Amino acid sequence: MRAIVYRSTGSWYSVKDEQGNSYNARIKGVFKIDEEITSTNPIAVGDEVEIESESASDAAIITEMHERRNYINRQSPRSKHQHHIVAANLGQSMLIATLREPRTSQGFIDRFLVACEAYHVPAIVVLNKSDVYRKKEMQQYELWKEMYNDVGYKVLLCSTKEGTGLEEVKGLLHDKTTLLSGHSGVGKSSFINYLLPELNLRTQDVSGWSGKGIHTTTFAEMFDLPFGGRIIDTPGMREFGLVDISRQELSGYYPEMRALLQDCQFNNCLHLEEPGCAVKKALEEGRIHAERYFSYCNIFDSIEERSY
Ligand SMILES: Nc1nc2c(ncn2[C@@H]2O[C@H](COP(=O)(O)OP(=O)(O)OP(=O)(O)O)[C@@H](O)[C@H]2O)c(=O)[nH]1
Ligand SMILES: [Mg+2]
Ligand SMILES: [Zn+2]
Repeated sequence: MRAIVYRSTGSWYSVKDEQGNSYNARIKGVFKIDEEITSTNPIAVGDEVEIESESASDAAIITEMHERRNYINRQSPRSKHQHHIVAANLGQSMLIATLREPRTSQGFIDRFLVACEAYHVPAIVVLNKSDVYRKKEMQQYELWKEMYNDVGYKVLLCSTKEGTGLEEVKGLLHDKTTLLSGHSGVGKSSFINYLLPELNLRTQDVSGWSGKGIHTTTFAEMFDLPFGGRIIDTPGMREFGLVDISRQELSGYYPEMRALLQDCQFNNCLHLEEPGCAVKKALEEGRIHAERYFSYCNIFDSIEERSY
């Protein structure tokens, strides 16, 4: 029987079959998922599996996993040699960012976008907590909106506290499976509580953003949306460690650079100091945003070349 994983807490998985029945499932013995043995979790939220239910109870056994259409992967915060599958079979990925309490950096946003490009998941950026933005933050929002729109990403502004801008965000969720990501304390669970008030998910206490970055949500969980579609809440992340992306391929994950790659003089151009570089030319002519190019250089520097 086919089922989808809604929650994983280590050795137990909450799964739901096509009739909407929920089960508590375990993996049977050892089964081979794929060659990637470095993943810390064999099965992730969103995975489609085969289950066998055990008689007259909600217990079940996962016997097989279906091939993933896509997934989002990130470096384990504990070890750079291990990675963690955040979620699989996604329709889109939504980054909840904030310009205050806490401040999300452009570097973090761009890493997230690079990962989404690498895994073929469409990405959206939502800036929450607009109620605490001053003139400075509103200007930053306008700049980012223009910059990211230019390269093909939507940027929306909202406040789950005041209820502004939320209908537009909600309008993007219909009939899709959406992954919510972002730093701890940006309001991911608060947004899901707006969509599904009866869930009453735990959010950070009333004192609000404490600056301590305590994770209120501790594991990923998927919920059905009443208007069609699903949404996945995740624990906040401090950094977005990129997995399996080499320096050479990085520019392919910047849509504005990807469009120019075939125009560089050298086909292995890294767009740094090479002559005849179409990316540098576009940068000088203002067709590529300087902030995006700087973030490219920063991410480039942070990628360690593996020795084979
Ligand atoms: N001022 C303001 N505060 C907000 C807004 N949205 C959420 N908050 C507050 O921000 C704090 C964190 O919200 P959560 O929804 O728990 O954040 P989260 O992203 O789920 O955090 P983790 O589960 O730790 O990853 C709570 O105190 C919320 O009340 C908003 O739009 N404006
Ligand atoms: Mg949360
Ligand atoms: Zn180049």
